[in-house]
Amino acid sequence: MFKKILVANRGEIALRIQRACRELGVKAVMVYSEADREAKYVKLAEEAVCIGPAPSPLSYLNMPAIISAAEVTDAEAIHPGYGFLSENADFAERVEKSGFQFIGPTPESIRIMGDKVSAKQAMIRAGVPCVPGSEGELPDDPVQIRRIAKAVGYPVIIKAAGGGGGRGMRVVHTEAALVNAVQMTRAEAGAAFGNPAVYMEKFLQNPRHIEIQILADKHRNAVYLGERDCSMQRRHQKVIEEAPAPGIPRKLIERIGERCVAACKKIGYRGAGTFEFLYENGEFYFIEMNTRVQVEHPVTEWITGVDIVKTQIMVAAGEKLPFTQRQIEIRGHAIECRVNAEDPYKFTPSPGRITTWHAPGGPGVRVDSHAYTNYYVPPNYDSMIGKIIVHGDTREEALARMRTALSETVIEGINTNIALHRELMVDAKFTTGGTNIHYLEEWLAHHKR
Ligand code: MV4
Repeated sequence: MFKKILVANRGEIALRIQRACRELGVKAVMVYSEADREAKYVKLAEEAVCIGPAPSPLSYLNMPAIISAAEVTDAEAIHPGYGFLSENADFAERVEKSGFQFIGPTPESIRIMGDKVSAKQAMIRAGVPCVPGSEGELPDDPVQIRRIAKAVGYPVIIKAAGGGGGRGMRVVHTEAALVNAVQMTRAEAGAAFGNPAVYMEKFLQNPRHIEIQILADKHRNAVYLGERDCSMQRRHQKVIEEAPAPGIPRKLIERIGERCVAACKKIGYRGAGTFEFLYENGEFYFIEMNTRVQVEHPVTEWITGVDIVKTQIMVAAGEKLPFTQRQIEIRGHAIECRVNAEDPYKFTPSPGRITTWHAPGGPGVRVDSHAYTNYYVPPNYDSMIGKIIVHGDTREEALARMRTALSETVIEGINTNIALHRELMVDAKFTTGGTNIHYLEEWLAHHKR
């Protein structure tokens, strides 16, 4: 096992990784920007290094500053968390060339999955079901583009190979609009991602967003840890996640999970990873793979009993996965509400000083947050300040525990989306389960304040 790890992130995930390190008997070095200097999780660490001013390009995205911090503190490995440099293949490569372990997959795996065309081709070859569409990148020839769209069937969606997470996409309903849409998406992709390649898929009108968590070691062992339903989102930002996904047959999840595991073994994947699927009319369609730990990992931790962050560190150190697929059992139901410093209905960011922070507790309640009374939420970063996660034997019990947890929560001094969560936890359609990716935006349109 490593003696010391550098945590190349901030906020709640930096604290989550610090906690995993402490349990493993590993020293954690925090990096921090000038905006995070006073944060308690920074002071709590045995070591901390300032890597630059508040703007993330100068600090949390500053590769030389982060690698220098690992060098001066004698860390052996770097955990990138999520966001920032976590899915940057060049960073992973520079970390390893500098003699550190990158806690994540190989730069090659990150690169393959970062290009959505090569990711999809790898999945097709590995037997993971994908959305029907162009086989690879679209050609330039308008005649061929029209022929492909006709074969796929309208509506189609044009996506940038360098995009992902909702960036660089365009829906096309008619042949008349097709070629222009391809050219526009190409131009935007070239400017935004430095890669003008685009591909085409059948556009699914009312899918759910279901993802499969996997963990793999360096010895070609891999397991899937069930699924998460992340359909409750607004503008590609997830708001509520849960596991298991309501109403999806366990046998079907097992079939897809086994395909994901086979794909991991085939491409030599290691570390934590997430296969993102659209689920519509009882079918799964792969869209993208995330090569990092995700915000919503706690719901999976709770239904499986697996510590995903500790396991990430163990497998990066070369240890074998400490469990087999047969030992993974799904128990109960978990729900996560993301707590954001923002106006609950207008969604404008609400940074500033938290004057009261009262976190919920009791059976089946977990709060992952770096915040506290008198914590100053800096304006420079994402508005998520923490997560409330609950578990129950049933979805109903989990919902009841979340309602209680939200009723106990007091956050003053800034605006948060707690009020929105309180309303959603009693919404008839949400509590029934199985709402699709459009549900929250439609709900918000009908609940204008
Ligand atoms: C799609 C789709 C419908 N059909 N692909 C958006 C984020 C990116 N990961 C993929 N996305 C979508 N791809 C096909 N073929 C609809 C979306 C989509 C979406 C997907 C997941 C969660 C929220 C979403 C919101 C709008 C659109």
